[in-house]
Amino acid sequence: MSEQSNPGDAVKERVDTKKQHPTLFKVVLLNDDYTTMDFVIQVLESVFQKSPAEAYRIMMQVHQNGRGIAGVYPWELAETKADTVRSLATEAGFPLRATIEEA
Ligand code: TYC
Repeated sequence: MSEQSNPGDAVKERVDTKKQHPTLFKVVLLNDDYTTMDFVIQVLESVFQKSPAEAYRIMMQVHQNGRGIAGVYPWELAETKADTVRSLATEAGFPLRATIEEA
């Protein structure tokens, strides 16, 4: 009785056509009124391996437009980088935050 099949089985065994988990995620830096520009540049250089010129460019993009992409990474690394931004900022007394989004 336990291995008995029923007519619905074939229907339940559909091929999974759902969208796969995306491979890459954007780490998006958010603007605020209190974090210093220098600190944001420092974070972009140390956490996201940006050159000083690129770090300045991204910081200004966030400052002027409210948000900017700090980098694109596999999910776990993106999460870790966003967490690192939060803990460095908290330690320094700034509200700087990063979120992650599907790339
Ligand atoms: N808006 C901040 C200021 O004027 C600078 C800033 C830039 C803060 C980027 C956060 O992600 C940020 N001091």
